[in-house]
Amino acid sequence: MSAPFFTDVTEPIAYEGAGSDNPLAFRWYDPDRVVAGRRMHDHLRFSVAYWHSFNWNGFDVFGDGTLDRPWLESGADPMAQARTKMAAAFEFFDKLGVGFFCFHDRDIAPEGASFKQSCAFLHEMADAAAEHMERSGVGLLWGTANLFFHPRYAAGAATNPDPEVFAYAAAQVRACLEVTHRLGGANYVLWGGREGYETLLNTDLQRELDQLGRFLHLVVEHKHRIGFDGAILIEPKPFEPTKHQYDFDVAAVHAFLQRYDLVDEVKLNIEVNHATLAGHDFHHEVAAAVAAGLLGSVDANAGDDRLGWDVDRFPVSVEQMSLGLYEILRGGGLTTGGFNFDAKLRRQSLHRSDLFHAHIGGMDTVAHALLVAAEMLADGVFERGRAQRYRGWDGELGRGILAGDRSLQDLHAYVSSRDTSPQPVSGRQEALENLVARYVHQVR
Ligand code: XUL
Ligand code: CO
Repeated sequence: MSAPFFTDVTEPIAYEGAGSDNPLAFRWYDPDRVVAGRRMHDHLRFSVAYWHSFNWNGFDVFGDGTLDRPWLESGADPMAQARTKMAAAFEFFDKLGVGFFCFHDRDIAPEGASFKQSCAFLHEMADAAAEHMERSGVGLLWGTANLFFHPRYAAGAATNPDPEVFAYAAAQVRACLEVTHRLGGANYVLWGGREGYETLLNTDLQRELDQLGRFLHLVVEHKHRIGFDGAILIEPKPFEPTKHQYDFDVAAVHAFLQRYDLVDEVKLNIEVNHATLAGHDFHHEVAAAVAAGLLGSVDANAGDDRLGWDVDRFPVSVEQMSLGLYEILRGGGLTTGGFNFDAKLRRQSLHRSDLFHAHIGGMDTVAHALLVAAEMLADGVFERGRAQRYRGWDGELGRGILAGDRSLQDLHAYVSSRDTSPQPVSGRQEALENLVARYVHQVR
């Protein structure tokens, strides 16, 4: 079967405004609308994830594929299949009007019979991608190497007990980083697929961390050698597939980068569902990354409050997203990063057109959230209260403490001589949450 694959969608998806009842239109995502001095398109830099949307047929641990994905039909020559899959993907990107996509090397090209053949396949498919990108204007937000699917990576890639596996992973990353560079990728992502452990009884944790640090240095050195000016991003995740992943959350990765002297070279790709798995709100992870100067990009999806695994739903909560966008805007916005829909359809969403509904909903949720966040920031509703709350730190006492001019003894003398009695002040949390709700409902 060949393109067109999405015959139910004949026109590109257009912005029709919040009042539209056309299910195949954007109600909030208006790419050229200027928000806080920047086009919506440039704030959000939406991206489709090749793996979930084009390389997955709906299989899960309990059952076979369910989704109508003719480009994945088995029996075909793997390279012919890869080309057909790419045609389907770009037809979708064009019709959706999305600016970017993201891939793993093994999503766009099959693994060959040897490493050499895998590289040849990858380069051939990168040529095909370059043609599609040229024709459509769709850019590459990031590339990444799949270092977790093949059995050779069962005990990890960089953190494998066998240096032969480390070398294989390094070779695979070299090839994928160069392809990402050739395709003008804005970032290169490393998600530690199986960089973690199942049991300490067979694991040398210290050694594995040193291996991971070395691996990252090799990637950074190579990035400079080839002149790739995109960002290298680590994607934190606390567990799944391994019981304990080393890149647990933003704080853990920050400490790791400091320990291995990589803070100036690597930033973070924050995934919403990974944040919630780590027991954090997405906006906490964003704020922690901003505070450390590490905000890179976002994998936009949603978890499920009652399911403790990576369910990768398309985002639907404007309120949750608004809190994340608010922290992103406070941090100055995304630069090389974007919003990649690392999100899966539900297994019963069989039709090809469900892929459109999922992305339209996700893009509208994030766009609506951007408007909410930008208005809350412009109105200063939280910033004024925050400045007021911390104002003491701008006074003589606060400045003296932070400058290191006051010892414990000094502070003891200060409190006892003045007989101070600081009084608690309301944090007004409920009032502030009501304000968020108001913006969510009033923004236009
Ligand atoms: C896995 C995950 C990956 C990375 C890329 O949970 O999020 O898809 O985004 O390897
Ligand atoms: Co992800």
